[in-house]
Amino acid sequence: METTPTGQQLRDDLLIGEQIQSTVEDILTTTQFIDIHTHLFAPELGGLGLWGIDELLTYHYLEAELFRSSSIAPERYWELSKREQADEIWRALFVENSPISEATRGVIAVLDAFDLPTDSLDLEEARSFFRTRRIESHISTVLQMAGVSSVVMTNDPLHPEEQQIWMNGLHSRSDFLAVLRLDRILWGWAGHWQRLAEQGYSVDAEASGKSVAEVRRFLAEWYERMRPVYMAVSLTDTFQFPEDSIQGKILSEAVLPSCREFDLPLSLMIGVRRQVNPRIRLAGDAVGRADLRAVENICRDYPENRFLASVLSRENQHELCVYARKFSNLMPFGCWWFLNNPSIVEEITRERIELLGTSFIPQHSDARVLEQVLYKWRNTRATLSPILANSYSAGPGRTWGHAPNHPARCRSLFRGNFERWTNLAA
Ligand code: HDL
Ligand code: ZN
Repeated sequence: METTPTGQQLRDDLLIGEQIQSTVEDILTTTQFIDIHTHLFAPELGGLGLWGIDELLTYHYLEAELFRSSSIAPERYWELSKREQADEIWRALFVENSPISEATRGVIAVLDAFDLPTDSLDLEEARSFFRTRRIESHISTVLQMAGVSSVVMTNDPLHPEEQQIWMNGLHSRSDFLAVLRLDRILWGWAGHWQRLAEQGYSVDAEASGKSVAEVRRFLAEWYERMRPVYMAVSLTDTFQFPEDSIQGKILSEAVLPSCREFDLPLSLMIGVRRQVNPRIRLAGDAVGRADLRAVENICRDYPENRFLASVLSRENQHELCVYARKFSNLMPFGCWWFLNNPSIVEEITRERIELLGTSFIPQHSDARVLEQVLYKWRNTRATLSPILANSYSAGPGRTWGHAPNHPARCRSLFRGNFERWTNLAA
């Protein structure tokens, strides 16, 4: 029984206690989220888009877990077909062991969402279900079930297959937004400058001479081709800025000016330690604590640029919040990769709300396989709902409540902040 707090008589229309919890739940349920970083692809990008049970099971998060629960050697696993790999993972992680990790629970949640059996000894029923799906309508169904209005892709202009599709003239469906991913021209310059040269850009191994101007031309031409909502790069835990290096030079002299020219944010995803175990391929990356003075320097020295930032180390999260209080051109986002687990999402989100209010973007899915958005966003809503309700709640015995429209402002966390940062709302 809700008792009106003592002291100042609250206005009748103020929300308090359980009213706030139910209001927040309604808002999270009814708000269509923008998924600001994924590895999903619009169907117009053909086979690049992954979906269905075999892709769900061979997700690199599950491959890492397979090698802990099976005697199969990675080298032997990589020789198997996709179907055989999925069978091996289903047997090892779901039949012979309990699927209670975040990634295995995710697959169970997807099967459950489509009323498929979650305890079969094989994958035949799931496979025959997904064979009946047509990708265009399946995408719409999955995004609608996940409560996601649009997903932001990761588009690599130097990926041979993707590059060709874009150069042939691509118009992706409007619920898939493009991003210009810069890894290969920033930290991958040594291995990719020739690809730029092959496309007719006068660049060289040292990024000397006309190289910077030519990278600007490359970015301008791909901006026109892709119309990205931001540019992005994943950076290791050793990222330094400024830095007397090819990466430092291209970042400061080409990428940042280009972002200003096209009024685009730059997304910095910092903290990966690449290929600590190459034998397990995509699953072989790890995490390291970064020196976020690089973020301090780039935000301070480039006040006209807007930055999205996600850091991979749990130990870097609090620093990122503090830097966001210092620099209004810095927008923290997501609980990335090894952080996207409810126990850590809760910790990160609470400290962000306590330090930043609603001026951050709590989550992205990082989905690589279409149906993953179903569980990644279900988990986000379930984890964030009590945290947000508690943040709005006056708490027992306190004499203040919120105007009915206040909790609705938390929608900015999942839409408005990103729309404003990327001029999508304009
Ligand atoms: O660099 C990135 O965008 C990361 O998200 C990697 O793709 C990573 O392999 C991943 O999928 N994390 O969830
Ligand atoms: Zn990613």
